[in-house]
Amino acid sequence: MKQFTSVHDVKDIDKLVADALAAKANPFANKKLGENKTMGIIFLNPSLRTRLSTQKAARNLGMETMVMNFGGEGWNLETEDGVVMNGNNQEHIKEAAAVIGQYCDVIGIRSFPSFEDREKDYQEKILKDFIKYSGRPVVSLESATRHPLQSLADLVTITELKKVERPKVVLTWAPHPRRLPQAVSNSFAEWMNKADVDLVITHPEGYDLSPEFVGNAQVTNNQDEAFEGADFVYAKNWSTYEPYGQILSQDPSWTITEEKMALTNQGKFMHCLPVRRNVIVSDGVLDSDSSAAIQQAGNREWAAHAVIQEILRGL
Ligand code: SN0
Repeated sequence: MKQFTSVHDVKDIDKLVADALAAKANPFANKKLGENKTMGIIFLNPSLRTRLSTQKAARNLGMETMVMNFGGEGWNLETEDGVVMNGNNQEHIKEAAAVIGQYCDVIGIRSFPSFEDREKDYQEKILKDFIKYSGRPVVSLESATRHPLQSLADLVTITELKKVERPKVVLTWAPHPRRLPQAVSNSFAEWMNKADVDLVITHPEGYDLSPEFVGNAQVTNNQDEAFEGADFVYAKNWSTYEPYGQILSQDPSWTITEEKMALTNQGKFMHCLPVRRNVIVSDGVLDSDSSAAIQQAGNREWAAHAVIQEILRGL
């Protein structure tokens, strides 16, 4: 694997899930693989799970890690081509990526959408420029449109917890006070389209995701109907795709409660975290045995492990 930016970079997702579960059972089996190799872990936005799980995974594989936050610590990055750099941005992404590539064998990068221009966000310019100018394999640590390490951890968690061969998986919108990216939801839908599950997406009117991510999922604006018989309920807020980046609803009737979970087939609640308690999900659900959120977060380490391992094998 030369890069990990979406499910489309993965030849065999079942094998990647199996690799993640094997790493979980035996974390240090491949400690020699990354010896004398360095992973640069670069953040243009905040992070808890991604930062720690990626470092942990790289170290389990014997790598050195260097973490850098650009917000506040790095120079302000210029990402436009051909600009006269006489403003506040001190360093161009062309040099920044190329220099990081001098020090690192593998690079992870997080860059959220700017929400200024949908075309630009969906073109993934920052991620693509890092691939182009660093000359190194690049792992997405959440880009403008996707969060593939999260989605892989989600699939690992579903694999561990499923009670039927082909579970019903519901991706549900839930309210939130801020304008959030579509990345986690897009990516989850994209991975579930490739997995052996029945995917239903439910959201209020006006919150349709881009069709390229919805794929073959069934879509409904009736959350209660979607929850019937669900084995997994994956909650996430996202802002609108069309028109881009709007908050159309904060309807509290979409919050995931114990009453809603009672409609499911003793379903498991899932969320990528961080989660706004009693906005996205009630305390009762999040603190119950039906919540898989902490297990998902734990599986981030094994998802990162499987991906970095595959990249190291291709070096
Ligand atoms: C990010 C998102 O893409 O939705 C990261 C999720 C892994 N989440 C947030 O930015 C939440 C921030 C908030 O205000 O709750």
